Amino acid sequence: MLTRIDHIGIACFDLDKTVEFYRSTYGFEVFHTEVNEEQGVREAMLKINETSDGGATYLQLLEPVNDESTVAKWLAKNGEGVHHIAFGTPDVDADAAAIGGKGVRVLYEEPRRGSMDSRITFLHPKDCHGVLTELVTSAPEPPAEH
Ligand code: MC0
Repeated sequence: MLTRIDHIGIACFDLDKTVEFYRSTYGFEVFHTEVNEEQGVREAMLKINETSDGGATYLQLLEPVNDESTVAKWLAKNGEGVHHIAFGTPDVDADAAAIGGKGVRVLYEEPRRGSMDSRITFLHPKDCHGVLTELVTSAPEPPAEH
């Protein structure tokens, strides 16, 4: 069952400048940063609020780390902006199977590693009314700020 908006992914050309915009304009601070080589991104997670399912909602700022990155390709075509939305679930495997059974293309056979050791998969945007949609199960230990 999808229980929250886990994050909204925002593609940007310069992560440091974009982080500074969100800090100075809205007061949002960085909760976590990492490079995810498999996904081809450097990212900053800005925690917006805790949620009633024990999780949280973040803004995820994404900068590509190489030209092959899906985010680099997207930026070249669209410029900066909202890249995807991610729903949180306690069981990404079950939800991916259930949604796949409804005819929506699930992009990974098995969930992969996402931000803060979460397990993630994606749904094809062409099957989701133009929205690249991610499903996320957070790591069992609540992430510490770093
Ligand atoms: C592509 N399309 C999108 C889109 N990306 N539509 C809406 N939102 C997006 N983000 C559209 C294109 O405009 C195109 O439509 C069609 O989908 C095919 O796209 P393409 O540019 O030809 O590229 P493909 O087919 O090679 O790849 C698209 C696909 C890919 C969605 C399969 O981007 C993918 O696998 N994405 C999932 C992984 C990902 O994005 N990782 C980065 C975030 P037209 O009409 O022109 O044919 S990593 C992340 O978020 C992790 C770290 C985390 O949350 O923890």
